[in-house]
Amino acid sequence: MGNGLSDQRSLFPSLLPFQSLHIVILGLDCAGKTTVLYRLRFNEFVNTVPTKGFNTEKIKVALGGSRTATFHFWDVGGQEKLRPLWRSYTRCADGLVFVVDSVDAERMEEARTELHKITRLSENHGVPVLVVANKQDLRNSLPLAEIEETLALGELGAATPWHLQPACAIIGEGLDEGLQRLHDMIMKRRKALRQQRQRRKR
Ligand code: G3D
Ligand code: MG
Repeated sequence: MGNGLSDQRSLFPSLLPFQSLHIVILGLDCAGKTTVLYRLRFNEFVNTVPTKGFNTEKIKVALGGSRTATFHFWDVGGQEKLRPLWRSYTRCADGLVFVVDSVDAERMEEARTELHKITRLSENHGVPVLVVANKQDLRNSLPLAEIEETLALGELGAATPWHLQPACAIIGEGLDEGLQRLHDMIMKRRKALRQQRQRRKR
């Protein structure tokens, strides 16, 4: 038996526009996921410890002008043994935030594998992805073009809208901008799904 709201969301994702958006923050351990979450929540740097389960916060995000949207974030542990759990959080997700450590060249391919694995799941088909190239404050961070290529973002497929955002979670740079792009992609997808349903009814 499913949770009533989740069931409604999967059947009628465009009928609940005023609900908060269900966003799952994923990525390898140490990429900076929890730092992103707490930067957004408290507007300051919070020292983190490795996430064993998950952290969750509902946060109102400024979208520019007077517009705001409430995002319900789920920050899930990124250690290898915890990754099989990601799927249970992404079911019914409106959007994904995939955080990568821009300095961790050695594990960029591992990040690619995990990103493609999760976006290929049938239930995540078409779910927009904000890829956060985090730790841009560090001198040896990889250039954005190299991150895009190594993560093979071009191969995510036409169905998966994505945006690559350089960021520094410690000071919060790039996060609002990235979330605005994610919000735009989610709204665009909802509109397309709504139009598809209307066409089917005719
Ligand atoms: P995770 O939740 O993805 O596992 P955390 O990652 O948020 O716990 O962060 C892992 C480490 O990266 C933390 O350092 C954190 O301070 C650091 N970090 C996160 N974002 C940035 C950033 O933008 N720039 C820099 N330089 N470091 C960042 P520690 O030392 O606690 O392991
Ligand atoms: Mg964490």
